[in-house]
Amino acid sequence: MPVLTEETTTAAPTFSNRGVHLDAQAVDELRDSSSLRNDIVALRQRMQQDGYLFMRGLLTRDEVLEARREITRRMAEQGWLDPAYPAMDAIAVRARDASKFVPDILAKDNAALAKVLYAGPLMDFFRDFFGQPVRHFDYTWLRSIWPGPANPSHCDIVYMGRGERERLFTAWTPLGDIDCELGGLAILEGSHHNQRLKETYGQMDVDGYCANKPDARGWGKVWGTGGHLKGHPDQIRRVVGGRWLTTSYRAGDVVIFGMFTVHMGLDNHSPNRIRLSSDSRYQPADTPADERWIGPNPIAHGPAGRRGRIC
Ligand SMILES: O=C(O)CCC(=O)C(=O)O
Ligand SMILES: [Fe+2]
Repeated sequence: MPVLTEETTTAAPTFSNRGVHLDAQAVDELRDSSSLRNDIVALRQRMQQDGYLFMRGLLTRDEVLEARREITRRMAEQGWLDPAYPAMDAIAVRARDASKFVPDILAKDNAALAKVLYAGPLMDFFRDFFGQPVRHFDYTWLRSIWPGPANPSHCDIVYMGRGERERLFTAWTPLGDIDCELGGLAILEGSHHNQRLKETYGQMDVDGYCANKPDARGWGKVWGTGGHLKGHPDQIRRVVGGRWLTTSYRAGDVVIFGMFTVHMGLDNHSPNRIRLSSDSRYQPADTPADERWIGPNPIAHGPAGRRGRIC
């Protein structure tokens, strides 16, 4: 695992999710597909095979850093960063409760971020990949992960599965360099091939409820709650199969993955650095889109998107 260990000469990095450490034997490096950028047939095949494409350096690094500059400027302005350091370093100010921070304000009307995600190389990639015009969701998910726990494992389909489901992809974009201490995204190898997962948990809609059984949450009882998969990451890995794949990310890299690929965030083990990333979504322009994520003020998932069904 050359990249996973390059920053630490004395010890291999440890990875955890919500405080539970991963079995180091079952963590490996994401496969870099950037050399296939001009072979769209090979990229489509690889997406089918792997469930993700890790494209190192697909984006223009300076443009990503400009987006980070604007984000960290806003965070500093609101007093979330330690003024003893340059804002670009995103060092958390002490004695402020990070759970009170609302990251949405970092993405809104952020032209530098929109340029990275919705113009240029990433949009060109999706146009080539779909072979037709692209629609992106209007909602941009900005993640600011303070030192501590990261997002639990899940598939995105349960949050955004009311329109196109197969040709809909997430782009996870590090907004700055994200070394192994800062954590980052982990993908569960081959998880998109697990038919049982697809046919059970994969049919869940986090905002769906049983109209004829008001107390029952339906699928949630089997696989988890709130859309997340039940159990700790090594249990999930053993049930679904595969290893957890990650890397040391650099600004300019992007991970693109399908709706049925299991993924999670890795905990931020740094003493005071905030991890910044975004996730954005893309589909062919002529297929239906999940309306919760479209428009000038998308409702996103949550109570406003509740939809009843007969269970
Ligand atoms: O950044 C994370 O921690 C999770 C990201 C994620 O779930 C996504 O990109 O869909
Ligand atoms: Fe996700």
